[in-house]
Amino acid sequence: MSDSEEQPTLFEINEGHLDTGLRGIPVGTCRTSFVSPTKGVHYVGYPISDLAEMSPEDIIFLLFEKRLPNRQESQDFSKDLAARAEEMPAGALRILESMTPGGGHPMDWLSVGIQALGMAETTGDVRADSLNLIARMPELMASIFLLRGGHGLPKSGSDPERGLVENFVHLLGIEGVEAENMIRVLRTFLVLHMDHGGGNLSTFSGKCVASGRASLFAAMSSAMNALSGPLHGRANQSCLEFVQRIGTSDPEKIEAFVRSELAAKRPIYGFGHAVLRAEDPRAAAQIALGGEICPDDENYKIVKALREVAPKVLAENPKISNPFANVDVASGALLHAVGFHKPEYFTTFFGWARVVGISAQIIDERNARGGRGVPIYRPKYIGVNQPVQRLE
Ligand code: NMX
Ligand code: MLT
Repeated sequence: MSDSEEQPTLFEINEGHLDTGLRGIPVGTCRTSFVSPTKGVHYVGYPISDLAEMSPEDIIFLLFEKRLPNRQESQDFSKDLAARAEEMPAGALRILESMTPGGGHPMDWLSVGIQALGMAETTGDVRADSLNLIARMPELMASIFLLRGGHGLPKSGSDPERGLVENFVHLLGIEGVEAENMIRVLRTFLVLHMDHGGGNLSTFSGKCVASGRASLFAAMSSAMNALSGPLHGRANQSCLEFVQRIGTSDPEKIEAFVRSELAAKRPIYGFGHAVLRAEDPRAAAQIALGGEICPDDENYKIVKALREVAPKVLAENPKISNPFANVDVASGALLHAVGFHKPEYFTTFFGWARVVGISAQIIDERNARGGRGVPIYRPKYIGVNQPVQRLE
């Protein structure tokens, strides 16, 4: 299945395709998901909006097994993840602890944390390593949040049987109504961000590194570094900062702000996409959730107004292929509304989710060609002094 069902799957490569970031060029097959430019991502054929309210554990099963679990399989899978989480290698967290107090972006910590988990324990079996990493992400995430905040390693003992998101919130020491809203938003956030076809930058980078038979942890750490760029995953941080700078839901003031950002050659975060040509259904799902969780939140109200105003302004520039809202437009407002007040942490949630899709795709690539795996990635670059006569 191609990344985009509405673009030709195979075509002649010509000079116009060079230096375009491989835009639209088919390079492989993807079994976990495909992205329709107008209808958005589908996980194993299911439109993302049909899955948004399901449990993250069931969606992990879906992406790994290419079918939804029945009730027994769902319980068994959750138990397996819980057992793997119980065996968290403590050495990995000590590496992070030794970095405190420390600088760097939380995404640097996530990348280092994943690499450290691999240093503490790698089985070499990509499926086992993937499931171990997925199972241990809640404790890794909570440790990053607490260590960077100067609180040391989590004080509440890990309780993985609660569920992935529930254990993360518990490890942060948050209980009661505050925890309920956080859990609701994070569960949906994880499901929506787990996978987005084969060619998004973080997934592609992870698969590239894995194709050289690097460990799952090394590949994932690289993928997280790819995700950390502001044009990719870090747009969720930038988008909330942007919304906070706007500071008003008055459409006229928002329009003036968007125009001034464009005039200053700054991106309008939360809008545009390399493949999508309509509003991202992941944005619509989060805006709908915000209507239930935080309809009167100031950031949320600005996001809703921005969603209407920005596409009209962006559409004036014919160079911009997609003026509509993308996945990052509302996620920051929702995370903020449920208690995550530091935007620099938002991309770590994207990374946590994306670990699932990238792992599943790496496993699929290792199983390809009758178990021989996809060969080492090696695209061709044309030397600047080399005549472009025939592209291989
Ligand atoms: N704000 C300002 N300029 C834009 C935007 C935008 N939202 N979207 C596209 N453009 C510009 C783009 O920079 C490019 O300029 P140039 O020719 O000078 O390089 C031109 O319009 C054509 O770009 P497109 O072909 O429409 O988009 P492309 O595939 O190159 O880039 C993004 C896609 C997502 C990088 C781009 O739309 C963008 O920078 N958006 C803002 C950042 C953002 O929200 N990123 C998150 C994307 C989703 N994710 O999580 O990864
Ligand atoms: C993603 O979810 O990875 C983004 O929408 C970017 C992409 O698909 O290129």
